[in-house]
Amino acid sequence: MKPAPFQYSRADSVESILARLSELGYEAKLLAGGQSLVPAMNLRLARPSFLIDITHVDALRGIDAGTAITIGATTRQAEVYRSAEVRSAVPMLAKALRFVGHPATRSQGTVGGSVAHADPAAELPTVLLALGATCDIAGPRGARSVTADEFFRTYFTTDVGDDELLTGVRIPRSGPNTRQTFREAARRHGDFALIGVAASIDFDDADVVRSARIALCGVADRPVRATEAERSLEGAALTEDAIREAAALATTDLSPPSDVHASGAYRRRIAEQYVRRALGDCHARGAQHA
Ligand SMILES: Cc1cc2nc3c(=O)[nH]c(=O)nc-3n(C[C@@H](O)[C@H](O)[C@H](O)COP(=O)(O)OP(=O)(O)OC[C@H]3O[C@@H](n4cnc5c(N)ncnc54)[C@H](O)[C@@H]3O)c2cc1C
Repeated sequence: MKPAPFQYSRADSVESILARLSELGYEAKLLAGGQSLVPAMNLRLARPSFLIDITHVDALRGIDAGTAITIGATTRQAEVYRSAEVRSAVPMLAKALRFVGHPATRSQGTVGGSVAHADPAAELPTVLLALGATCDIAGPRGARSVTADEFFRTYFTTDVGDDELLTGVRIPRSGPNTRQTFREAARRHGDFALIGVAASIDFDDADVVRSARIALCGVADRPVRATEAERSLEGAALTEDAIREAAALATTDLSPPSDVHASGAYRRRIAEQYVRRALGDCHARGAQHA
């Protein structure tokens, strides 16, 4: 199928994007990598009258490895995947990117597009949640930042308003005693996850868990933190028993959706196994480079 007729314009600055958004209102959509928006338009699930191409705005592109890793919204997923600095500073991100579609979709798809699209089965939002990232937003009232915990609202809905755009994400560097991993179950490699688990565990010098962050995708209307499981791990060694208890706590209260790919009950069952495996990865020293 072909999309409904639309007009296209290419923006050259954040200011011009904001001006176009306020002029055109809900009739307009931002076009980043087009890997979700264009299929939706072809299926006529989305029928914007105007597309504003944001991929030629220099201020929205690039990776800055400072005290945090800052990634501009229109940075291609493939560039982030290839970045040696990302691999060493936030290994979970590189690991998760391998599961985001295919090389062809990653060469066009952007980090900001995936995060703003907020598919509840998507890997990148889940990683941002597990890493305690911050999302930067620009709008007519100025710039603002929200934590990943506050950013994702429900299915395909974020804190970004109709007259705003996501400009980038900031991810804290992994500490020397932090072990991170990402695991997912999918029918075929490159498919959207049935469920996915991102875990980041910080240990003290005696190998006791100082803090834990665990996030899951594919189990609710948005990526979710397993806060009870996190609390159960803190202040103790990451033993087999602790892992088993945390995996149960992470999934007991979940009511994942059923669809043509899997039932909710199946999703919950494999979520527990995958939390167990993810924590097992973090149990092994050197897991941050897995
Ligand atoms: C075959 C195939 C397999 C895929 N598999 C996966 C997968 O396994 N996991 C996964 O997560 N994704 C997957 N995707 C989707 C992924 O490739 C997309 O890149 C991603 O979902 C959207 O990024 P994009 O840059 O292409 O955004 P676009 O498609 O251009 O935009 C998506 C939405 O976000 C909005 N938007 C974009 N940028 C911004 C911004 N900066 N601020 C505010 N709003 C913005 C757009 O207006 C639009 O509504 C797959 C896609 C295909 C075609």
